[in-house]
Parts: sequence; structure tokens; C-alpha cells
Amino acid sequence: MPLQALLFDIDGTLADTERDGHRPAFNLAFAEFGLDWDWTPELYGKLLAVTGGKERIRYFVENYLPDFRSADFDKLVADLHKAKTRHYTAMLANGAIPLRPGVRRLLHEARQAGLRLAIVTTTTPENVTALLRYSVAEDAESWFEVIAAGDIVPAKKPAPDIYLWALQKMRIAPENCIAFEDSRNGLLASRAANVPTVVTVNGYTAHENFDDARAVLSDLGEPDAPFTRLKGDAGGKDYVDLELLRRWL
Ligand code: XBP
Ligand code: MG
Repeated sequence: MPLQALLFDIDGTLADTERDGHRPAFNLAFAEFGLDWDWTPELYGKLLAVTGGKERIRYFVENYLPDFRSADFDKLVADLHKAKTRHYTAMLANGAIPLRPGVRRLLHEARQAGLRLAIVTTTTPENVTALLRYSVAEDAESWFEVIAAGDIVPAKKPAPDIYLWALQKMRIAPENCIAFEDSRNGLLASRAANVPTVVTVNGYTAHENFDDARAVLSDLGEPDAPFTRLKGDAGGKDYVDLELLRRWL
């Protein structure tokens, strides 16, 4: 199958956003609303079992604070999440979160080769725009023909819905694409949509099961900073380029 498109997850894949981005932004929002909730790096690792910020807050309260009462809990969750998004995008605007190794290089190579690009993520659209603008390039939003994000589909990853939505919008077969994910929830979503997937792990996901991935790597690697290969034959290569992706497809 010819490789025609690259589909990128955002959080944990393009950039290490969770531990020092989303997590402190949630905590700032809690403090703003006078709540003494503190999501430590360790606790956050457990909460990542649930994708989506609003869903994560809800899961936290239901499982860790069963006695918590609020006059209008749905509104509180929505307001907290709005505040969290404001804090998070402000962090991005300050240049706080760099891209992971190899991401910029691979994006440039794909654009030069005329491959189609898309974003497929559960994160809020404002977060995508801010990350692309401040961490990739001023005009990076225009590099992606489809940005599938947030509540466009009600069922977030690990459901395949966001991938199916993006594939339909692009009118492309999954076999002509490669998805990039960092987590098991992301891999379950992409594979349930039949998209061959390369996983680049991070501190929160390195222990997860990625049996269904074409390759599992520490990161995409650079010519002078090779990746560590956890699964998949790289034929002697030590950074991801289009030639290697075509081999994996
Ligand atoms: C990412 C997420 C997101 C972020 C927060 O999952 O789970 O919830 O943590 O984003 P994936 P929002 O990388 O698999 O898409 O707060 O904007 O929902
Ligand atoms: Mg992710």
C-alpha cells in the first residue's frame, strides 16, 4: 500500500504535554476555584487511564472524592475545564512545551514529499491551535488538512470514532496512512480504525502493552540522537524517516 498520509496524536506524541503541561494547568484551575485538589505526577499517571480533561475531572471526583457535593456538578466541571484550557494555552504561548525529538524533521520531510497530514486527538481544539502555533510554527495549522479534536465525536479514545471521523473527512483508506501515538488508549483507537501505528512512548506510557503497533520506539530519533527500539525491525536505521515508515507500512 502506498503511504499517503501521516496522522498525529498531540498529547504525549508531538510534545510531552501531560506531566508538566496539562497536569499543572488542572491544578491552577482547581486553586482558582478554591478547591484544594492536588494532582501529583503520580496520581496524574493513574488518572491518564481516562482520556479527555472533563472526563478526567469527573472520574477523579467519582473515584477519589465520593462524598464531594456541588449544587451543579456539570457546570463546575465545565467551568474548571474552561479555566484549565486558559492556563494550559497560556503556558504554550510562553513557549513552555517543546516538540519531541524528530517531530519537526519528520513533518518537514512529509511536507516536502507532498504527503497529507492530519491531527487526531482527544484534546480541546484551542490546545491544538496553541501547540501548533507556538511549538511548531506560526502557520503550522495550515500544514494539516484535517484537525480532528476534542468533542467532535462524543466517544473519545480508546474508541476509534475520532480516527473514523478523520479518515472519512479525508476520504482516505486507513491502509494508506500511518498514525503516531504514545499511549495504549491511542493505539487501541487507531487500530480499531485499522490504521497502522507507530508508538513513541513516554514516562507515563512506557510500561503499557503495544502488541498491535508496527513499531515501538523511545521517540522518532534524530540523525545525531538515535531512538531506542522497543519493537519493530528498523533495518539498521536509528531515526524515523519516510523510507522507514514505508517499510513498516
Ligand atoms: C490526551 C488526553 C487529553 C489531555 C487533556 O489523550 O487525554 O485529555 O490530557 O486535554 P490523547 P483536554 O493523546 O490520547 O488524545 O483537557 O483538552 O481534554
Ligand atoms: Mg497521546
